[in-house]
Amino acid sequence: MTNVDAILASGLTALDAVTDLVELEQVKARFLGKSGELTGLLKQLGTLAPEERKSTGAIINQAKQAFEASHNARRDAINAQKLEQQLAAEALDVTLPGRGTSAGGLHPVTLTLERISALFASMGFAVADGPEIEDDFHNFQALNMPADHPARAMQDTFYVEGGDVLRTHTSPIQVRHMLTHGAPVKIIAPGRVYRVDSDATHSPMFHQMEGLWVEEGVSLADLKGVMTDFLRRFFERDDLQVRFRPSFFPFTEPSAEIDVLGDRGWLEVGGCGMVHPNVLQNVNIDPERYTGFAFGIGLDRFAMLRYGVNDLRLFFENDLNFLKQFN
Ligand code: 2U9
Repeated sequence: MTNVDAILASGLTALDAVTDLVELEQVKARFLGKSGELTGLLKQLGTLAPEERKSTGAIINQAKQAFEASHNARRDAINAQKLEQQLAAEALDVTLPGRGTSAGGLHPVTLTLERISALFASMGFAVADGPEIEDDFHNFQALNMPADHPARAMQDTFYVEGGDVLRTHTSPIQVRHMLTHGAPVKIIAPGRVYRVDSDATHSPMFHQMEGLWVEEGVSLADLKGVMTDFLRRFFERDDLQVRFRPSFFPFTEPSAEIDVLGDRGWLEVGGCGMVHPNVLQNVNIDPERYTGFAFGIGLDRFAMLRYGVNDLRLFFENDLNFLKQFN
């Protein structure tokens, strides 16, 4: 029994050397486990004389308690150290400023539409709207485009099941407006339109804005005045040269393409004309009493000109690095 002190001393030394909980439990098993060194001494008590058994048992139990106290202290120390390391690793400086969120902005085509709408609003035009899926009557027939018109071909127009189409221009908005409101009409009709076409300057979905002014006495002079005024204000050049070049559309007569003189010569920016009497008749407006003009421009094209964008597809890719330049 004299080696109790030695066993305890080596146990305490072993506990001191321990660095993690697994090792700690291994050391405990070596001394207090089933075949541990102190457990071994307790088992031998039975071989001693009764009077010796009691005092020796007390000595061994003291050693056991001393070992357990040291074991618990070591365990607490290891846990405290672990917690400290974890806290240091997960440290969070709540006083740091936030990263911030950048505000979104309007799409360049929307900005262009808003600018153009404001210019036409100042000339008394209201904004009209309509469905993107149209029937044959509103998209073609009413607009003096007969059943054999080339624009109706599958290679130009997207057809929907049942014979409806994705509108190929915003003209049906104005057809609907005249049918429900009658004359006089003074509206612009912006929106998405769809055509079977796709390259650097054509997208299968693009944005148009058409305008329509039908009232007694509206003339070609009004058309030229409104469009010239609009273009000079849009391009911010009071002396901008505007040219009306004779052309053909089924829904206007006479018809013209509109060109502006830029740094690289004449540039086509839209089309226009006096509303064809057949079209007025189709929407129950008396062409003997009312005359009107209509025009159409490509909004994407105007946005490209205003912002110096050379590829139409950039407007539809939704690349944030491109879009955030317009914030
Ligand atoms: C009604 C009657 C007539 C709308 C018009 C044009 C001329 C025109 C093009 C411009 C660029 C289409 O996007 S674009 O390629 N449009 O040239 N549009 S007259 O005429 C109408 C509209 C509605 C009831």
